[in-house]
Amino acid sequence: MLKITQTIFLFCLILICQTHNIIAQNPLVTHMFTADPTARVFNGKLYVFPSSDTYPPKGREKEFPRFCMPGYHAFSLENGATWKDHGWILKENDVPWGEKDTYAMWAPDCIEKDGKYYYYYPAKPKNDSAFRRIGVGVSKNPTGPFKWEKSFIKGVSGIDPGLLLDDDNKAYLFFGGGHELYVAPLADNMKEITQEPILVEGLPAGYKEGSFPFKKDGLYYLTFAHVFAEEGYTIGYATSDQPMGPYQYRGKIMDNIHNGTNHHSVVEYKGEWILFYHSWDISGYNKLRSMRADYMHFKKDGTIKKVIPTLRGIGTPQIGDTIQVDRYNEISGAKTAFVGGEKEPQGWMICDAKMMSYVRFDRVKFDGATSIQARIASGQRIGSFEIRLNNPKGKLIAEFPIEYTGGWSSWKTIEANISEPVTGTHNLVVVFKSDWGSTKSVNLNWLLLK
Ligand code: FUB
Repeated sequence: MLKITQTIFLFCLILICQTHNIIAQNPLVTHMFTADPTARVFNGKLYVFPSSDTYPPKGREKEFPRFCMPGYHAFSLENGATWKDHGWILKENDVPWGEKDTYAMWAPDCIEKDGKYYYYYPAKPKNDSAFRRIGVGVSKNPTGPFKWEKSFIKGVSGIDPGLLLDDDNKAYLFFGGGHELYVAPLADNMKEITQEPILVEGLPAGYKEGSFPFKKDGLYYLTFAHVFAEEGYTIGYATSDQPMGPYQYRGKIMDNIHNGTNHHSVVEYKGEWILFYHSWDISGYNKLRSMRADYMHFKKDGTIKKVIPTLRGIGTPQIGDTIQVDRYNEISGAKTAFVGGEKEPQGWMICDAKMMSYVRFDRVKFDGATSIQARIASGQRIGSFEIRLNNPKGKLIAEFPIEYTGGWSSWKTIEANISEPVTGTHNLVVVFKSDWGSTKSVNLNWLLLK
């Protein structure tokens, strides 16, 4: 049964890859599994460097009771809310010092120093000297191609590299997964450490991994995945006035969001702080993860408010960005379901919308839009759906009569004019009109401003 499900899912993933469908609400992308997202802003552009999860190769399922991780893609945010997949950055069998076919490419990081980009990643060494070693590559571009160092970084064994570049241009490598985390300063060449790693002092007891350091207003923050026996994985943080500590634990940034891992990163982008993390929205299985992002807020005293995970996530869709209304801020009287069928296995849709059902999707930049497209499927032809501004009774700007598309999973793109120019950023509300008493009007996959 598991094999049949895996085959169907692989088939779906191949189809999705072929359509290059890249979306921007939570999860950030649906065409592949992505985990351990490290976000960075380089030259004003937002990049994410995640690991990737996949199914074990056929016949080798028993060898991979845990993660099966073949290598790394990189992503950048284009327009207001579209993620571009730059393809493979590194595949496991291209690691010069790595053991082949071990699918052991756990969480990476990438950092810029003096105009060069350094990509750090863990892999299983072929000399069997440790569970994981950490390697590095250098490139002129954030998305490569990288020139990979022939050997791993001497003196470092462990997982989850997390890099800090301080204001004095000195870099530090944090790493480790276990009850302790470690840190070592890096040499100017970013390829070797200048002293033995030391234990990061002051962190709370319990399993920790995924350390991600950053600096804000002169204070060093070390965030990490932290397991509480009663709760499971959380994201915690500690602060210090020194990059290598000792640190003081300050609390949780995110509560446990089921159970499993929660590797993350923190970045400031266009004046807003964002927490990147992962969940398993698509697969329902915590070894096949998908990266997510939500806004994060600091209090005046520098402490961090807990982040509540949302479907909506980050970004402000504008002309040309897919608006996934099923990743709503509010829904009333309708439901969501995974889009099945052979043609578009690519996320979720609004379904079971009745008379006066609505769905509200916040933060859409309407500037310059003259029309709006909708991707729909319907097995009937009665009713319409309206696009309104800000709330369900807000200004009506477009209306779509419902068409019979050939059935509830026969998808068609339709278009309606925007009645008068809208400026600025508003909440977009879809209001469904149908016969009173009917339980289904239309399946709505996405909207797109033109
Ligand atoms: O993705 C594999 C491992 O799971 C990472 O290295 C950890 O941080 C956890 O997310």
